[in-house]
Amino acid sequence: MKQPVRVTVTGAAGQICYSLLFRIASGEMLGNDQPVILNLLEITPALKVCEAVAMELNDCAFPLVKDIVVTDDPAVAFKDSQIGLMVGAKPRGPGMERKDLIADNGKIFSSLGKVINEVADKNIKICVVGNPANTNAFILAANAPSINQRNITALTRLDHNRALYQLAEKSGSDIAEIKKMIIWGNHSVTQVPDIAFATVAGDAAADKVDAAWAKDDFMPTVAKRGAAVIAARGSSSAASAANAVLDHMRDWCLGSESGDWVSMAVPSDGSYGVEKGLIYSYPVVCKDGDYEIVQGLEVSDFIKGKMDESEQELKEEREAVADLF
Ligand code: NAX
Repeated sequence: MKQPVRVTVTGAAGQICYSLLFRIASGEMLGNDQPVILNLLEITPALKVCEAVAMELNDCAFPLVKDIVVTDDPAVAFKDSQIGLMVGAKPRGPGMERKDLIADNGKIFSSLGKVINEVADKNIKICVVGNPANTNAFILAANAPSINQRNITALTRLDHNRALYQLAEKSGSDIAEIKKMIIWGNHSVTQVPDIAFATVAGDAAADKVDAAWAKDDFMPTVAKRGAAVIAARGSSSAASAANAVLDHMRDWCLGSESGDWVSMAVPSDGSYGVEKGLIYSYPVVCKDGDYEIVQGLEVSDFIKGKMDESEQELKEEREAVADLF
């Protein structure tokens, strides 16, 4: 039997986690031979609900779950943690602007970064989900200098999966036949969904759909899909976000599919001219518990222009929280 992996999940009483935790516990993230210890972090007022989630997890009698810790103390939640799923954050309230959200949530991620820096495993793999995800990951990284910085990432896999669905539907193909989708940039409306290198059953996706659709329909539909779900459901994407977190972490830990790539927001190494250190979504290949940014793609001027806009937005977000690092 393998040693259990300690997984910390923040915002554990929230919507996304109500879908996420049960699937981690069943082995869908790390494999059905990998035991886990679940450390569930919540703010004090939500502890009772979090205890109820733990009760339900216990009532599932998942054989892989070796322990569940419910706490409002980040130092307990992240002690020796090897995986951090950073879901907990404030949602945008009525009348709140994006910059208010950045300031409020930024504080959460600076203080959690400091705690992680002190108590977590130095190679903890982190996926930030709470919005603004890329900038929150940047703040966390800046406050956790002792942690392997490569391992501080943010979620754009939901955008990637949304893009796969849109292309499959438009081209009348099976999602499993689509490879090499890309989301570049920020997890926001400036994100750049890009089908230029995508294939459908081995053929260029660009030959299956017209260029105007890709530009005027596909790109905005994917970028605004989160808002469309909110409009339809009255609250933000939850099960699909949880599914994307599982995809992100499973591929990172166990390897992505051969011949394909996935989108992850990772610290830029300067690839494609993006400023080093910004948490930017790239196409990556995952292998042996690590990822590599796909290199050498010849990006069109149109896409590069959009990528630059998304990079600029990330710089502005960083500027807005400069006091937090
Ligand atoms: P909920 O409001 O249902 O749950 C959030 C939970 O976080 C609450 O239970 C709250 O008590 C807890 N929390 C707040 N501050 C905390 C702190 N300092 N420490 C620990 N827990 C804390 O939101 P939910 O629908 O689960 O969404 C969570 C976050 O994911 C939001 O920021 C949301 O915007 C973001 N999303 C990100 C997506 C992505 O693709 N990156 C997509 C889905 C989602 O919109």
